[in-house]
Amino acid sequence: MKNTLTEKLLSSHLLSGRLAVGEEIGLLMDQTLTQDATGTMAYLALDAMGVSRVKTELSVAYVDHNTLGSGFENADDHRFLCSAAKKFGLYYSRPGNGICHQVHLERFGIPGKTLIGSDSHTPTAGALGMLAIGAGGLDVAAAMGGSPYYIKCPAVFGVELIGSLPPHVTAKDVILKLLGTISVKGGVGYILEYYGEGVKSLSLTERATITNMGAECGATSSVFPSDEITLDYMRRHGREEDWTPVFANEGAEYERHITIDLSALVPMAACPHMADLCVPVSELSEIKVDQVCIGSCTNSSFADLSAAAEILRGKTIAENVSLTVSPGSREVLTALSKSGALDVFLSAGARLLECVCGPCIGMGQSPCSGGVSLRTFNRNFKGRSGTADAKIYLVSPETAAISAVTGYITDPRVSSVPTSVTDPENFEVNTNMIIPPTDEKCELIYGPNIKPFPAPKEFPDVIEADVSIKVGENITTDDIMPAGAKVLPFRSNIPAISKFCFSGIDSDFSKRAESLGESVIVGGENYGQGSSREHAALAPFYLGIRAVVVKSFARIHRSNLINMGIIPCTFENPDDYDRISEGDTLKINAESAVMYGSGTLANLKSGETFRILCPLGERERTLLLSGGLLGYIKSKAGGNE
Ligand code: MIC
Ligand code: SF4
Repeated sequence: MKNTLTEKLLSSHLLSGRLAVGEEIGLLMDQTLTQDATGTMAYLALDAMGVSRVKTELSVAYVDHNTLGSGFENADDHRFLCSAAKKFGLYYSRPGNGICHQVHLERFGIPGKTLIGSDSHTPTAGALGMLAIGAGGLDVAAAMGGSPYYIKCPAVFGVELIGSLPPHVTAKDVILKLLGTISVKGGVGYILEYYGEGVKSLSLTERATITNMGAECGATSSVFPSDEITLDYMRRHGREEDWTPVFANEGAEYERHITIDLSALVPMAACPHMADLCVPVSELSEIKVDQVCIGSCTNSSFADLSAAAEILRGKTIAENVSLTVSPGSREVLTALSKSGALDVFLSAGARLLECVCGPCIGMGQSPCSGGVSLRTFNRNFKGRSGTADAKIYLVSPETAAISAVTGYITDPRVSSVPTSVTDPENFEVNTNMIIPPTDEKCELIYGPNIKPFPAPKEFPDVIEADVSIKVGENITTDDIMPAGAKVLPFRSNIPAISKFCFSGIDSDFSKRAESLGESVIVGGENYGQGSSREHAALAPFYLGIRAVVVKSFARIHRSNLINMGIIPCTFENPDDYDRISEGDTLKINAESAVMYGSGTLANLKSGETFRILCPLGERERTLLLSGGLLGYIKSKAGGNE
């Protein structure tokens, strides 16, 4: 990684370890963010850690996910988060003010700084030249308390951009092309660092679309240099004094490398049900569309929505289509209202939603049965929309808009309308929906649905337990812990949300696991890909899961398991996966696996014994032996008394 921008960002924040790929490093986190669906548990953990005031330069609690109020639960969470922001000294971005990643770009991100957020799309801020990483709420809480954030030192994947985008081909098509090329596992262990003359042709929000979906590649983060385009964006948002240039040095060395010629790209779509199943939009022209959704943290900037509006101007959406538009922030919505684009959406027949995640996380707008929905979002996992048999395609705002008019998936290049829109010279900045930190004393305000963070369990030397579920490849955190309007209100109530664990795959799982007392999960490659939600570790923990044995793990989920004291093991020989079935009783020598990085797993049903691996850094080992991060912090605090 010599001379890369990544190396500069890492070394200027390095608190422990060496910058050697794969070694554990501790990084100073300048900023943190949480959103409401992960935030309540993060602040409950912060409270349980005994922290009274955040120690970061800046921390923000956003409310953007659970905004439907079909019961008291979400509103209680918002009140709790507002009280937590006051108690711990954070900014509080009120419900409807905007999606955390969009607002963070506009108001808080600073080139050259670090950011950790309890949302997997936190790397969006990498567009500003920040080192921005998604993590579980416990890790974010620890960072707010002043602890370093520990990760395996990533390698750097250089993505050279050359040329410039042809008309109607967008940043979304760049990242879909990359996803189609390197897959949802291609970025694991890497930071994607963009460079080359093509970078200069991309606006800040185009860069943000690209860094946002680096998460779908499995990357630890994505980063662009901070240049005059970054300065221009920050100036238009009234923050030019926060700008600083950051860039790679001459002769930067990348562990892996790819070149993308922007001029050669075409509009792309990710087909159901994975973000890397990418094909040119032109190959899908026979497909009739039921719903089109424009928005999400990937594509909800003023430029994105204005380009869609240009295509819709003077037209009416097709009879068979329901079109929703959710602007990324109030700043974007105000600018759309001033430019007249809002009128265009309304006269075309669009349904205007709040400035929140909305349909992206299944909070309303589930498509009709078996429906085709075109979305400018970043995830199309089966069932995530709230309709189990819906088919979700991920596309650019321009493809979405033209398809809403024709009623079929349509290549936007058929449109002769010019869509390049310049941002307003000065966005109207109104921060009245962001409550700044104060010295006012405040206690946490609970509601009946807000239950304490589950107590840690002791480390088991030997695990003898049944396999409560065996799952396949690329299992997502949405598979483990579904989201959507019915489940999300229980994010602050682990006993209640645990009932939905794996419910899309096996509706009996939670009852079975609970009745077993203790059990083990077996899975395939890239287990736990997708979101940062630590509920995908908390719920299994609550249901008695002591170990997860898979072919390989996604980064954030593996850390979340360790933070909860669940032992993450991989098969030394991936074929041994086939020698275990659901219901088999396994005996795992947990102590040796954790102490020495490898151990044995005996299948007591078949009588066979296999080797399993559990490679851990020193700190991770200590965490597991202490029963997880909370157990560790509590034992340290006890030791100091
Ligand atoms: C998502 O896009 O899946 C979410 C909802 O934003 C998650 C966080 C969560 O589950 O609360 C993420 O991406 O980390
Ligand atoms: Fe919200 Fe969707 Fe972005 Fe997650 S991916 S933060 S749910 S808009």
